[in-house]
Amino acid sequence: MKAPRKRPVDDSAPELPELLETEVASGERAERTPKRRRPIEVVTEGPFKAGTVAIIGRPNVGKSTLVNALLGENLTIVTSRPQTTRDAILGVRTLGKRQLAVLDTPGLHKSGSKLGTHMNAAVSEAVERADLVLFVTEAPVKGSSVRTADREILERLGPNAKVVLGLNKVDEVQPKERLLPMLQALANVRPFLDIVPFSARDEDNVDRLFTVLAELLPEGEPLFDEETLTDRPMRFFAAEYVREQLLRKIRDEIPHGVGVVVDVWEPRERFDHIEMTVLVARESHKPIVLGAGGEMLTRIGSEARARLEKLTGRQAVLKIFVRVEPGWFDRADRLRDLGYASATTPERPLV
Ligand SMILES: Nc1nc2c(ncn2[C@@H]2O[C@H](COP(=O)(O)OP(=O)(O)OP(=O)(O)O)[C@@H](O)[C@H]2O)c(=O)[nH]1
Ligand SMILES: [Mg+2]
Repeated sequence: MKAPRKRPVDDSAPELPELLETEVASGERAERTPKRRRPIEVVTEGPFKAGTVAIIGRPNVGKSTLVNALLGENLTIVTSRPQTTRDAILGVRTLGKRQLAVLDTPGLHKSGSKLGTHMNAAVSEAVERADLVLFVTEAPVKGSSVRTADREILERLGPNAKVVLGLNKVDEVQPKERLLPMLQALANVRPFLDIVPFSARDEDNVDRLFTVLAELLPEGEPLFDEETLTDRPMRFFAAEYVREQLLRKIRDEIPHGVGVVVDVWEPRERFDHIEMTVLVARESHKPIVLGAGGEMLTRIGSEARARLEKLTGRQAVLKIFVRVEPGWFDRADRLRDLGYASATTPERPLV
C-alpha cells in the first residue's frame, strides 16, 4: 500500500497557501468580487482513504463552525463565547472514495473545575484517537506574533504528531498579505504537514481544507457506513441545542454556565416527546433562565426545537424544567449524566 501523501513544510519558508496566492495575484479587483463557495472535489478513482482528524485549538477560534462547514451539516453548537464545546464530538462525511471523521473538541484553556479538567482531557483523548491533528487558530486583527496560548498548545503536541495548520477568520484581514508574517511565525514553532488559511463562517477555502485532510488519511476501509453523520445519540444534541440558546441569550448573567440533562425521550407516532432539566448553580439564576412569565425559557425551547427537528427530520415537543444544583460542574456523576464521557479522566499531555 502506498503511504499517505505528505507535504512537508520547511520551517523557515512555509509554502504560500493557495488562498493567499490567488488573492495576492489577482489584486484589489478580486477582493471586491464576492467569494464563491466551491464544492468539494469528489475523488472517485483509486484506493479508499478514511481516518480521524482531531480539530484542536484555543477557545472561540471557530473549530465548531469549521466542523459544520466540513460536514455540510449544522451539527455542533456555535456561540460567540469561549468554552462553548465541552466534549469531543465526532462528525463524519463520506464523499466518493474519501471518509473524513472529524472530532470537534473543547477549546484548550486553564481549567478551574472538574468540568474544565474533563474538557481538556477530552482534547488529549481525541488527539490520541486521531490519525491527524488539525490545529486551528484565528487570523490576527493586528500584529503577527504567535499568541502564547497557541505556542503552549503547539509545544504540548509531541514532535512526531502529524499536524496541519488551519488559520481561520481570514475574512477579517485585508489585504491578505498581512497573514504571511503570522503563518511564518507559526511555522517556526513546529513543522506542519500543510498550511491552509480559510474562513469557516464564509465557507471560503473549506473545500481545499477537506481535500488536504482527506489526502493525508491512511488508505483503508471506511470506518463508518456512508450515511453516518455522528456516533452521538440525538438526545445529546437535543441538550446541546438548548445549551446553545442559553449561552447565546443569557451567558453574561450566568457565569458558570448551565448543564442540560435529558430526562425523557419518548418517540411517539407523530413526534418525539422530550423532557429536559436545565441545571443552574444558584437560586438567583433560576428566574434569569425562566424570564418574565417564563418567556425566556419558551423562546429558548422553541429555537432549540427548530434546530433539533432539522437534524432528526421529526417533530419534537420539548418540556424544559429548571433546577438549582450548586456546584454541578464539579461533580463527576453529574458530568457523566450530562453525557461527558471522560468526566473523571485526569488531564494528560497531548501526545
Ligand atoms: N469572522 C469570522 N468569525 C468566525 C469564523 N468562524 C467562526 N467565527 C465566529 O467565532 C465564534 C466562535 O466560533 P465557534 O465555532 O463556537 O468556536 P470554537 O473554537 O468551537 O469555540 P469553543 O467551543 O468555545 O472552543 C462565533 O461567533 C463564530 O461565528 C470565521 O471564519 N470568520
Ligand atoms: Mg466549539
